Amino acid sequence: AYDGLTTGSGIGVDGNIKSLLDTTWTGSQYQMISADGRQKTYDAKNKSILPGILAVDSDDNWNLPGTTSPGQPALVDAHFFANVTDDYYQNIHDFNWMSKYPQGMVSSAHLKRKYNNAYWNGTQVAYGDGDGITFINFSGDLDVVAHELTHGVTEATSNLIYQNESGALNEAFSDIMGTNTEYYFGTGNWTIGEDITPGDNGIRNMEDPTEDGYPDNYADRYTGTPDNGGVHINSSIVNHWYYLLATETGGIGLSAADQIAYKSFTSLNSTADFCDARAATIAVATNSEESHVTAAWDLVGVTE
Ligand code: ASN
Ligand code: ZN
Repeated sequence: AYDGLTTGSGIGVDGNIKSLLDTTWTGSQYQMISADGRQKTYDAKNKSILPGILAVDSDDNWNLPGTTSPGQPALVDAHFFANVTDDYYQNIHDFNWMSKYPQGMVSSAHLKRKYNNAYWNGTQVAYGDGDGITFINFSGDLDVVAHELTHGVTEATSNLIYQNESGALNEAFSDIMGTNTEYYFGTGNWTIGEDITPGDNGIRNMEDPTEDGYPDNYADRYTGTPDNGGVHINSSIVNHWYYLLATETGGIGLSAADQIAYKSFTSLNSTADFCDARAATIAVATNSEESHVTAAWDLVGVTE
């Protein structure tokens, strides 16, 4: 009989069991739609057409790792981590994804074949499987999932234009909120993608961006044309600002920094530059926080 609410479990990309997988029973099988309808997860079956087919399972134990896709772990993590990200935004920032995207958080795993990327397409998120060497399934890291979903939050709020400094702010906000979501869940760290890069400790490091060849100061910013004017490069300057604000000795701590980042970045204009971001973060800071916010910007070379 239809019970409307089930609690499944599944094996994630890291091989560990995730319980409390939020699925529903159709009357004949279980499907990856959460009981409240806020998450819907699809299998793109190694094709480029989105969303693909809704993920289903006969017994709600999503335990088929498989050495090649389609396998269930990438679906389990796309669904589970979207649910965590939704909780983070609702509980910490009172941001209701459904009010902006009535279709819910739609995710697809197994996009294309050995695809080394993930993205937000304006409607949903989609994850490649990685080539198995540089990357494994992109949904296997909460900071990646929250990064991609945050592109949806940005589009629905500031709508920061995806090039040059406004694009770098857009990218930085995705890394910042991706990291905040990981800390919210209890697995936080300052690297991005550490769980899906087998031979590396992630693709970016907010604590020390230079580890991956990225700038940690405005003086070293990239001014070329590729990557939409370096959106994934200059984002590291802002990432490092956030790291300093949240962690510096005597600093304000992660939760206070999180509030400042969310309130300021979601209210920026779509053409904002780093200077505008500096001003916006100061504007939302309390009196006691303000000196820490400005000090962190000064340290990354973004001055008045
Ligand atoms: N994974 C990349 C990102 O979210 C895709 C892109 O270049 N936009 O930043
Ligand atoms: Zn991004």
